Amino acid sequence: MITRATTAPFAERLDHYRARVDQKLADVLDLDRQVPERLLAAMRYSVLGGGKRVRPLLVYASGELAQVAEHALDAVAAAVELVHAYSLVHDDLPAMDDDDLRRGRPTTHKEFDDATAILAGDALQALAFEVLATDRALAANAGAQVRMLAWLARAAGPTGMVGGQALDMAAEGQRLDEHGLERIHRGKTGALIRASIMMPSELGTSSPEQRASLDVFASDIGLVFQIRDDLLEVEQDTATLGKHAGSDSGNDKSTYPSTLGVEGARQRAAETQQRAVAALRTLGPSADGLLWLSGFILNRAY
Ligand code: GRG
Repeated sequence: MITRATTAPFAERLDHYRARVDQKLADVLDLDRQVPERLLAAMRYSVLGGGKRVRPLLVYASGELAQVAEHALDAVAAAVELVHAYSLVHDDLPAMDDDDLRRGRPTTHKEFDDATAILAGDALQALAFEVLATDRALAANAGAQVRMLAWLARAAGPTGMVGGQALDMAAEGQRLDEHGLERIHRGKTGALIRASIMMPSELGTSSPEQRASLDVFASDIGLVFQIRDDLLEVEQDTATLGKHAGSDSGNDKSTYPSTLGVEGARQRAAETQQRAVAALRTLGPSADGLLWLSGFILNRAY
């Protein structure tokens, strides 16, 4: 049984929130006898036992800001992580980035096979929407539930993650300017991070002005996440990242460091984070969890 978070600094609540979302993910993947064995094994392999859980943590931190009860956030946190896990499985496939290492282990298609990995990704995405649409803790607020489903669908779909991925693939071998990079990553990486932060606000009572400020933060911090990700690819080793360092240059992709230089990319990440934080500070002390996470996203080492 996981108990309520305290009012301690957010860093002290990380393990608590990670445990909550991990429990929820284990629960929603407890589908023995309902799902073919190999498919379920691949789904579990892709989701459980790895990953920083940044998107679920953003959900809980944004829920603190909106003063939403934790139990109403578990399905939201699980849903965004399920969509994220699906995207990683498909991103690693031979037809995409063709990677064999993820979260320190063989990628799903290496551990199983390509067809099973495709099906596992498809199933995880559908399961995310099922979890969000059917969670009993959300039943009392059906309007918010539908708006959150819309956030998640937009983030995952053609104007979000998949659209960004399509732009990324089309740009392979081209030298992109910063505007081109930003267009890709606001979709590919940023949209799901933005949705993770905005969905809990649908459950709270914030004003349109507060939501607009939160959205500035949510959009910009997604970009910071990607700039840092690109920097880690050149700064960090494979063992620390749990995935192959330097794979972007191997795939002939433009990145923030290749476009702006390493120092330029660091500077852009810091400036963008500061802009995000300025918007967040207008929302008062209950935004401290999101503030802490924005620092983690800027400075993370893996
Ligand atoms: C094939 C239909 C079809 C769709 C593909 C794969 C895909 C859609 C989109 C790609 C989205 C993607 C993989 C974006 C990269 C985002 C990113 C920086 C991921 C790494 O996230 P972390 O560091 O990973 O949070 P962990 O492992 O910690 O969860």
